[in-house]
Amino acid sequence: MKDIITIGDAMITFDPTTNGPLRNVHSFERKAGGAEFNFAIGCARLGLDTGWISRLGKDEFGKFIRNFARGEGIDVSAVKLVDGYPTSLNFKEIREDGSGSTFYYRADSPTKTLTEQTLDVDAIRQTKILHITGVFAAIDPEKNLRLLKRAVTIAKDHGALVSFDPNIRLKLWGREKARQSLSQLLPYVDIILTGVEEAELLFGVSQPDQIVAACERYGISTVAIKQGEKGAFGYMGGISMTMPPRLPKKVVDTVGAGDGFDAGFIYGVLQGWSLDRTLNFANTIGSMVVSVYGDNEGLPELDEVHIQLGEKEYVER
Ligand code: KDG
Repeated sequence: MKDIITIGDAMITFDPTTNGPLRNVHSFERKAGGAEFNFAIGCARLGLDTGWISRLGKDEFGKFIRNFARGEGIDVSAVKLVDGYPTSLNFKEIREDGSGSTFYYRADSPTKTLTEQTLDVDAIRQTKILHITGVFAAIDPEKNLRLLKRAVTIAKDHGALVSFDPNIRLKLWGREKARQSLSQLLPYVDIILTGVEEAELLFGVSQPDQIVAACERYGISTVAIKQGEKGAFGYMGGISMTMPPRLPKKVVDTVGAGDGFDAGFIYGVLQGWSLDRTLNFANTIGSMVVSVYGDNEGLPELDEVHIQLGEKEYVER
């Protein structure tokens, strides 16, 4: 039985070596990224038994990403390399404040070959939590909605919880399409990990208590609202609270912080931690991610989070 499994695309991510508009950037570092992929790395680094379902191109980049995931300890038995679909690419632009923009080359993502018929269902039958996000849904909305509905149905039939991050990427689809598609997944969701704007788009409300009420109407019992430098709001077991942020020493690249938060929150849920401990842990991981360049390079191992929280001593030499 796995702790967590997720489904999604990954891309070769080209990180700029200088900040500012991409038209002025002359060199990039070849890395890898993708919301669900980052999340899986975050979970694996925390020591969770993690699986990832995906399709990558049968090319050098696909092999690199699969090897990377395998090296992180992620179970990649449901990650297949396919002919005819080059591995997706993403060029990143980073501004002086660490915020970023993405330029995708993923219209023909290899995950187009992953269908509800070819879905690796055995993997989903043996997990405590299935984590899904709106990025994968957006890549091929009709097909992937059918696939995700099948995945969440199997997961729930086998007693798993479903966690969901709307991760709405407006470069991939429009607001109305995103709302109308992702709303169809909400009745299956147990844990939602969302930003305020995404919640507003999905539920038409923006105050935490209104978002919780809207979630409860769908049967969603656990809610985390990521608020960046304002911290995070959480609702779990009938308790709600706002956890102040753990401010990073510096912010160099904010991409991937939400995936890190998600991994930390799910870790807390799996440990049976209280809401405040879970939120603080998740916030801490988010703040660690933004102080390192790259979509997943800053995701910490478990000991590193404990050191950051002052729960463990750091021995320098
Ligand atoms: O959440 C971070 C991801 O969004 C990033 O690694 C890549 O933009 C990306 C995507 O769509 O997955």
